[in-house]
Amino acid sequence: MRCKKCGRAAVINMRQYKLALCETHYVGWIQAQTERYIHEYQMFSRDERVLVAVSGGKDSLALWEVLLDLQYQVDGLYIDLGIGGDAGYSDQSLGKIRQFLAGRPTAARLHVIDLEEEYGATITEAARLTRRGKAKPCSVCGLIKRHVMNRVARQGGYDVLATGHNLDDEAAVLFGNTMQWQIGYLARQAPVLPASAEGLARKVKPFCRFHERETAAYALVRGIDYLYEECPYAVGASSIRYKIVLSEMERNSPGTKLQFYLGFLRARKAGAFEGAAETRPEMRPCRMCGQPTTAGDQCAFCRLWETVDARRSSQ
Ligand code: Q46
Ligand code: ZN
Ligand code: ZN
Repeated sequence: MRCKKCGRAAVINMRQYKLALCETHYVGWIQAQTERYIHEYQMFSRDERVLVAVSGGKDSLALWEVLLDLQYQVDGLYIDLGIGGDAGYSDQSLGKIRQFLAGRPTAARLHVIDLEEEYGATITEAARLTRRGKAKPCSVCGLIKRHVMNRVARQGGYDVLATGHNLDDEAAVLFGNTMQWQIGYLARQAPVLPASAEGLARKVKPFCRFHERETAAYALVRGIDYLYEECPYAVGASSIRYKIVLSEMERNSPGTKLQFYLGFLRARKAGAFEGAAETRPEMRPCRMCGQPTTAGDQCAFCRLWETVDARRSSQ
């Protein structure tokens, strides 16, 4: 297979675009497409400060690198959930991020929030004590990550929070929400989520139109050494089953995932889900942390840690 632009050996063939590219042209293509999506969905400008949530996986590290190369003002945030104990999943994730930074001349700043150090418990412990995650701490994890990302963005004066979600992630979420006709969730799925309240950052997904194999190929070409393993709690998640089904469809008919996702975005833009997003009660600052919340005067995050402390002292 030859590069369509220069005729050298291709490193990737994107069947859905009928486009094969060599190393150099592939890196240029990823950068140009990222820039295009940032503009098309009005994600952010070069005057704004971006905080990218990094996990040590290929998508978030590749995103960080592409945004740095495109000269955006971007720093990283890693939330150490304490999964797997010493030298376990979380430690390995942080190791990959530090290694990524060490090999790059650009002076990017990394914020590290260690959950156990700052709040007194790992994610597993917090889920066990609050009995919110019998087998998996994922719902507690989602709540904590959202809060911490907002907190760091707010305190650090960032305008935008970026995550490395790719097309496979977005199509799987869309598939799940469609299977269950979760209209409210469908109404809120988008490449850009505006800030839900004053002082909160808007959330963006600049890689939402890249297939997972495309971000993996980018990481490989650029020598980004990332953590291959998924979080151990992701095993058996329905999103993984949806990804398998969608990838099978993509194999038989290249372009399926993109069509599914872009068709949805068009329908959404045309107002197909208008009125479906539940009207949220007014946001007020939490009396403990100050972060805007719809849950009265104490946010769900502060309530969670209060329960953790209470259960622990009664044990
Ligand atoms: S929610 Fe669950 Fe993920 Fe948190 S505990 Fe792991 S699998 S990391 S996206
Ligand atoms: Zn080429
Ligand atoms: Zn709070």
